Amino acid sequence: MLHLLSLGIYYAAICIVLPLLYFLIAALYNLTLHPLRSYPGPKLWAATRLFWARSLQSGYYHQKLHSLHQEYGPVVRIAPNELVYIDAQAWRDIYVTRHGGHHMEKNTVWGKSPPGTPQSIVSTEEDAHLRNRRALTGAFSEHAVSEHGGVVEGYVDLMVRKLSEMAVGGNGEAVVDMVDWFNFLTFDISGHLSFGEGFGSVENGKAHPWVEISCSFGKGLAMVATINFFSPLDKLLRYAIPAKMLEKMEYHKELVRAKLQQRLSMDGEKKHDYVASILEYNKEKGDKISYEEMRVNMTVLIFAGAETTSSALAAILNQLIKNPVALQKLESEIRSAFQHESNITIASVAHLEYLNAVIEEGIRMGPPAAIGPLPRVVPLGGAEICGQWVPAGTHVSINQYPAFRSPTNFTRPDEFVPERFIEGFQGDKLDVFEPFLVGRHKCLGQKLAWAEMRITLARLLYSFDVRPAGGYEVPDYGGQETYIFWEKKPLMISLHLRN
Ligand code: HEM
Ligand SMILES: *[C@@H]1O[C@H](CO)[C@@H](O)[C@H](O)[C@H]1NC(C)=O
Ligand SMILES: *[C@@H]1O[C@H](CO)[C@@H](O)[C@H](O)[C@H]1NC(C)=O
Ligand SMILES: CC(=O)N[C@H]1CO[C@H](CO)[C@@H](O)[C@@H]1O
Repeated sequence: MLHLLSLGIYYAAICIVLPLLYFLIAALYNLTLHPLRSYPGPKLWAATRLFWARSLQSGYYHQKLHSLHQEYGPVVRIAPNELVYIDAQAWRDIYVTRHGGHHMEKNTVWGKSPPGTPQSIVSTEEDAHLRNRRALTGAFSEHAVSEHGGVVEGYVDLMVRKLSEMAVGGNGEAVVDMVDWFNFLTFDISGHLSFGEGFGSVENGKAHPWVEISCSFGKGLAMVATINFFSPLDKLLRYAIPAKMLEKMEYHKELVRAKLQQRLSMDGEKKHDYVASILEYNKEKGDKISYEEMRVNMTVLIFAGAETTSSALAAILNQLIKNPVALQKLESEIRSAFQHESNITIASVAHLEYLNAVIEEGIRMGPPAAIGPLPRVVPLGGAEICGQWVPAGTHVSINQYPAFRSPTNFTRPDEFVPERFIEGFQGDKLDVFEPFLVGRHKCLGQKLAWAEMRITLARLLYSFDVRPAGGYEVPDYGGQETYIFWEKKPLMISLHLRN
């Protein structure tokens, strides 16, 4: 009996002590012998990935990175095998340049789908990515975007009309949460361009369940990525994902499936949506992008375009209402440029200099991809990044929030000064400002996003005086949580109908 008991204790000790010992030795190795040992950064983060994981899950990873860069400089080791940068040179070295003939590929932990399942446009498999990108390019050409222009203008017009009706019903004033309305707008546009019809959100002034689900998708992704890092524990940790989150991700997939089926059954009508572009590619190239492949891509596309653009609009408006001087300058630019609201089109707003600067400055202070683009992995043979040697297998990235808010890159980084994009501050390093990424994964929807942002802001400020709603304190945009996407607080705006 005694013997059995001591045997039990003995085995228990082995089960606890051995992993602990392994953990300690690994941590010690990471600190003393690891090839990245001489890179600056907090020692605990360099010893084990646990600290990174905890920070990512806290929602304040973007702020933590910002303070780490301020403490340790332009490159920081934030995990045993990961470096982060804020230097403009890193854009080229990580996302554009080939090293020994190889591009840096995406870190699979962030996009690992089970083997055998189709890879999406944001796939970590580069061959699949190229094929995807080609099939979709038709939908994002200059020509296509000008055709999509009518769709965008139509939804923006509908939104302005709905808000005007609300204002008329409220003695000339409507108080609304513009985060909601930007979501209604960009999701309707994205739905329409993907599947040939919107979700009716702007029309009804109500979010389709899709909006909320898509916005929590980022949180799910961050959770899965964190868990994937802890192989082989990931098999168990997966059960730590809240059932509700999994349910939502499943529902999102189900909705895409239904929408896609509906869209495919409409074929024959001439449409200029993403599905049409894919079908066209299939026909021309004799390639066969399967239904499953389309479904996977649509799942990504629907929020790649909607969530990002609505976040950008929210960040810009947030800054504008806190900066009355800039707001007034923008109002007079827009109001003096057009005689009538019907003169405001995607083409006619494109050249408004101050509007463009306001958009850039708003995105600088609140980049939709705050803690992205996703890390890439240094290929076999290693690479030189910002003049320093980095061994193969290291995860490397620029994170936009810390890069765009860094005092080493921007003068008065926490102030909203659109003029910096016109005359410029001496010493500002505008070449670090790449919110849409560079290289072969750069945003496909950049032109579309610009068109949406310009016309939405122009139409809004032409028709309304916008002010913070009475008694409402405008949140510090960068102080909100982010998990891949921003967890945006309400943006309560009082809209006064002009004339
Ligand atoms: C202000 C709005 C937007 C911003 C800031 C933005 C930013 C980005 C960034 C940073 C990436 C690179 C992600 C990575 O590789 O890690 C990206 C990729 C992408 N974006 Fe956007 N985006 C915006 C709007 C849109 C819109 C409207 C669409 C249209 C559907 C779109 C479609 C895509 C697609 C398809 C990719 C993947 C490209 C590839 O991997 O080859 N985006 N975007
Ligand atoms: C979508 O995803 C699949 C996944 O492998 C890919 O092969 C296909 O080419 C993608 N592209 C489109 C436009 O559907
Ligand atoms: C502006 O719109 C008005 C009314 O729709 C129209 O009469 C006028 O010709 C337009 N002006 C320009 C410059 O397009
Ligand atoms: C605007 C600004 O502060 N620029 C700085 C950018 O960073 C370098 C060093 O990293 C400084 O020398 C510049 O003054």
